[in-house]
Amino acid sequence: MNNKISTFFDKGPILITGHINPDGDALGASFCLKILFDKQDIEADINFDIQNKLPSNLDHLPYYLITNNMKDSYETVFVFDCGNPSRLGKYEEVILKASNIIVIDHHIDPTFGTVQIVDSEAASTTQVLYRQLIKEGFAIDKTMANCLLTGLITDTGRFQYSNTTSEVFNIASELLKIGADLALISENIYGSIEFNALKLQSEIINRIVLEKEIQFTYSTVYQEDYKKYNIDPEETDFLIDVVRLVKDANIALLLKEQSDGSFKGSLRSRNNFNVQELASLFDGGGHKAASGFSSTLSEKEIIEKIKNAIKI
Ligand SMILES: [Mn+2]
Repeated sequence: MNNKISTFFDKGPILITGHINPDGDALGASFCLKILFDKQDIEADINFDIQNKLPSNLDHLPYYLITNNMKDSYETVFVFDCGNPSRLGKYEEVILKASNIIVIDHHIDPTFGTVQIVDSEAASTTQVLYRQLIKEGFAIDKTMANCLLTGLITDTGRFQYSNTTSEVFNIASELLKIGADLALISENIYGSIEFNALKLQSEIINRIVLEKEIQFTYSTVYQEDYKKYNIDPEETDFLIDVVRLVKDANIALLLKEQSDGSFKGSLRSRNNFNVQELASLFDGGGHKAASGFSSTLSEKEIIEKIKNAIKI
């Protein structure tokens, strides 16, 4: 298998994408490749299944590059940060029809792709992409460096999770040399929160439950919260980081009620507990320390199911 991305540069039309409701890592990697293509005068569309809006705390990324007019089919698709085609959302069909599907990722065993450039030990997809760009001799400019650094920062919890290896710091260091703006990115992602989002946070903190004997903590965001605080759901992703602060808990869950009454769950762990196994109870996925899922079960049923699984 030819694992060079440049092999596919002349096999257009090309689409660049990532998982549904892309995070800093999926967006950072995708925009980085898009900028590389633009610099080389290679035409490529970039888009994602975005159910609400893209989060404002990542708007230092070049959102304006997103393609408005998607084609009906693509010869080549680059897919970032997506271990399973079901996570492609509404573009799943058009993507799986492509002759060349290049999956660049750090999830465990992606289940698709005609070419896989994957390292499940890597902290972020942008780390995998960085290595690939260097390997193939591409120059990384300041804008690309900012995109790559965004994925590194978000997927390592600003260089704090256990996936933060010395290589992560080496790459971050190289990106800073190129001109990546760590302070600007960090301030946008973590250092500033909408006033209303901060008020909502107090509500979520009030609701936190701690099940001390199984070291499990959880809270919930309801649809009425979004109305009460006049806030978009995508502006509340940071709330899981508040729930996971509870010292006596190894496992943290934040449930977010969706407009159709179903729930999305974010799971985080410390001390090596594998929350991916909990997410898989609901056909979700992710990583050992951070995973997610969707479920049509009730809030109570979801929590019971997770509690029972932890007890085993
Ligand atoms: Mn990632």
